[in-house]
Amino acid sequence: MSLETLGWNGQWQELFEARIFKGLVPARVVGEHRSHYRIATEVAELSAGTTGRLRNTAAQRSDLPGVGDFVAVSLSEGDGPATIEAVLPRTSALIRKASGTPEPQLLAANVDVVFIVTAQGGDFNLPRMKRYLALVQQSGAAPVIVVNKSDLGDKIVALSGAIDGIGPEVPTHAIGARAGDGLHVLEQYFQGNRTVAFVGSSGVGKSTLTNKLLGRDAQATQEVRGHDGRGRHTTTFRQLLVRPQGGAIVDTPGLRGLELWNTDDANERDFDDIERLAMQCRFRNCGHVIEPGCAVRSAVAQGDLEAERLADYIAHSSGSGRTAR
Ligand SMILES: Nc1nc2c(ncn2[C@@H]2O[C@H](COP(=O)(O)OP(=O)(O)OP(=O)(O)O)[C@@H](O)[C@H]2O)c(=O)[nH]1
Ligand SMILES: [Mg+2]
Ligand SMILES: [Zn+2]
Repeated sequence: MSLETLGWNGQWQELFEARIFKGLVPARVVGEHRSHYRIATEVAELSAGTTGRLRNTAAQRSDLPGVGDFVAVSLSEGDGPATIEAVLPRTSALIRKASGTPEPQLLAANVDVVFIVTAQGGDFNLPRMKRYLALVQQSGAAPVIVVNKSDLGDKIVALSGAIDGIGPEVPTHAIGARAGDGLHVLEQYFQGNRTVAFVGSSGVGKSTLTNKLLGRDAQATQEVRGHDGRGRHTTTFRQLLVRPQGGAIVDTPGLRGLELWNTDDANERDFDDIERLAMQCRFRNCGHVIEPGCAVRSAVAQGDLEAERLADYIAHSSGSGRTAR
């Protein structure tokens, strides 16, 4: 794999050389895990950590390396992990307010285009789509709306090819990822080894589309739930995948409670899945902490809802005046 296929070009090379990263090699962050990064250099993909200095000088979490960043790394002598010594300035940064903390979270760096993926069959929601558009517009990347699962209907995209309530300036494409319908129109966005990130709710088919556009089954996919059509949060780590045909894809986990950095309107928070569950709690004033018959905690126990997300919800809804059923 060459650096060019990773999205590296003359401008990155100039930046790298201008900073005289002596003895360091350029690499791109392709995976972000709890304890380590995966990076790709010109010759190999390997694990990496960061220097303490890098961690200490980061003003906020989103300044730390993230998927898509170009970095300067020192390689270890043996098989040990590499060390990320510096992050090159980003051309774009897809950032959202993190779930459960007031700190901004970097979803992907140096992406040229973001596919905001939605699907026929109940996922589409205009206010949420507008929030995604705002997120992308703040990032410096170009938004493209991809409406998947065309086999399930044609309710979302009008005959004009646009979505009601969204301007014609945002390109919109209806596709069927599973059957491979309409995918050729998406090829244009990868021209010149560009990087495209996929965002959208769990279950809309981001990983199915990733596999189709890569030409191999790199990402796991999973059927949506039968009772409400929601996804199962199958993808758990953001990951950059390089296409043999050129360009790269950043597949991301479906966002929960999408919150945009710079948005402090509490009504913009999206906990409709939890609120729907809460209607089934035995007590109408259930706090979802210790109460018996709590449908929300039982969803957590069954793995349908993340404990972290419930904590986030409770933190945001405290003092919202509950009443007895
Ligand atoms: N009917 C239909 N189903 C599709 C299509 N594309 C994907 N799916 C199905 O939708 C389900 C979810 O797909 P995934 O690719 O796992 O969804 P995802 O967006 O990656 O979900 P998360 O990783 O949870 O965020 C799978 O069962 C897919 O087979 C399509 O074009 N039509
Ligand atoms: Mg996925
Ligand atoms: Zn409850």
